[in-house]
Amino acid sequence: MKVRSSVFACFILVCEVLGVALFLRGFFPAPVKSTLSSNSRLSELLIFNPLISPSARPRPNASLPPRLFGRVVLMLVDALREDFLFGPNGRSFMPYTRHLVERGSAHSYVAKARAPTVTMPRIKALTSGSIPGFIDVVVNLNSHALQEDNLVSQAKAAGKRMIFYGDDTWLKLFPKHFQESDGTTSFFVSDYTEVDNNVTRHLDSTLRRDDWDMLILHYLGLDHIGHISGPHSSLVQPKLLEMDDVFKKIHSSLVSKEADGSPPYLLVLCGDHGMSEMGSHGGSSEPEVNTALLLVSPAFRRKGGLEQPLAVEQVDLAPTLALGLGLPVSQNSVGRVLPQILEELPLRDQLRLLHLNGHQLSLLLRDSLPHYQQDPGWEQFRVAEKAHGSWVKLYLEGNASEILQNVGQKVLKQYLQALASMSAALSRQGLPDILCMARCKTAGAFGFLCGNQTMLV
Ligand SMILES: *[C@@H]1O[C@H](CO)[C@@H](O)[C@H](O)[C@H]1NC(C)=O
Ligand SMILES: *[C@@H]1O[C@H](CO)[C@@H](O)[C@H](O)[C@H]1NC(C)=O
Ligand SMILES: *[C@@H]1O[C@H](CO)[C@@H](O)[C@H](O)[C@H]1NC(C)=O
Ligand SMILES: CC(=O)N[C@H]1CO[C@H](CO)[C@@H](O)[C@@H]1O
Ligand SMILES: [Zn+2]
Repeated sequence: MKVRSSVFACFILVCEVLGVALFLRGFFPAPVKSTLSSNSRLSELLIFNPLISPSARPRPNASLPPRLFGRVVLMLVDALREDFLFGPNGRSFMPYTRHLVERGSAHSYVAKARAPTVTMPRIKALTSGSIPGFIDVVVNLNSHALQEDNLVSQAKAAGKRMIFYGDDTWLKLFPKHFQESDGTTSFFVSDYTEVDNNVTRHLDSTLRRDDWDMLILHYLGLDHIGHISGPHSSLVQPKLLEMDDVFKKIHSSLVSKEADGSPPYLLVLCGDHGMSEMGSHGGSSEPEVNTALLLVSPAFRRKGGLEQPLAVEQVDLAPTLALGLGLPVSQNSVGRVLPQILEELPLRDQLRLLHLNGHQLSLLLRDSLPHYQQDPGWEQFRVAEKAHGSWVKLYLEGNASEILQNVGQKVLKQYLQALASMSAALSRQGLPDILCMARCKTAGAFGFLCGNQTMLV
């Protein structure tokens, strides 16, 4: 009897050790990381001439692609679920914003966030384009400065003057990056008024000034309302109307300041994650991962009429902003540039920018997949790069414009396919959703995510 019970105890112990080991392995997934030691340098990445052999690079900066945008305003509304803007209630929730969408003067997307749908990892995904490990949930409430290559640091290194108002997570992730800031705390979930007023109170004076290049706002009120009373609460509409007013104010100000000759503005509205039917978030259900993303700029072609918003990945915003601002794409970014923002550029610049994104993805692929050469995206990119080289040759020879156009369009398609494959391969490498859901559950058992009050942000 004694022997049997001690055998049983051993068995239980072994099970437990195995279980903990499995949990830890899941908890610290192999991150997708580039081995490039330092952050991407502009001079290293903005170098492309397919006619020149790799050994002869880098080239003189004569061929830097132009930056697409001048001033950028990023308005992040925490928990801005996709249907709050694009759904049937969008017209009454955010009338001005929805009008812009329907008028075709914006590019609209449903941006898919990945689990864990919690603020801090989402900010990382938005700014670095990378897929953070699940461990980030645990440190969500205790964020450290972001070491990884990211858009905000790149912008600072490039001398952009940045201002931030909103969730103080940003100030922890990017200390000393902003020339001016006011952090709000998400500690009091019951407060959904002051937390937003503290952001909006700076707006009028900031919009009047000309001494900044990038303004980032992070509104927390909507998320808090979700936690208090869910997405169907009567508090949601007034809050979204308030956000709509802020958006209108910013847009009108940018339009009125638009001057001939200076690069056009870019206004981005996005969410960090969605909100479940219960008003919580953290997992990978549709309403939690589907966020609204809107890009507005005079640089875009006006489309007629309402189109369905395109489904994209949240990580696509980081390379899009980087290339749009003339900054290097963050080296661990698994996203791909949203091609709609390039449409109005000359074909040559479009190809150049797509190449930059592809180059960055291919380096990341090489560093994170053991058999990267067998990945279809890798091969597609090589093929596209070669075709790009032939195209540049035709271009320089002054070939007939129709042939040039046709060949160029083909190269463009090849690049887009290559970017899609490489991005997909890298994302698979990160965190499969099912695994992540399992982890969320496990973590719940360990008390990190239990209840809806522990996951405030
Ligand atoms: C809003 O600002 C006031 C005054 O600066 C500050 O005391 C308060 O804590 C802020 N509220 C939040 C939610 O950050
Ligand atoms: C939050 O959790 C409590 C129980 O812990 C539950 O009663 C409440 O309905 C939950 N609220 C939401 C919005 O999920
Ligand atoms: C343009 O390129 C095509 C394809 O390479 C070639 O057949 C044609 O002769 C070229 N035309 C001119 C005018 O260079
Ligand atoms: C050809 C050219 O414009 N070269 C410039 C590249 O950028 C460096 C500094 O960023 C300049 O010193 C070079 O003159
Ligand atoms: Zn929240």
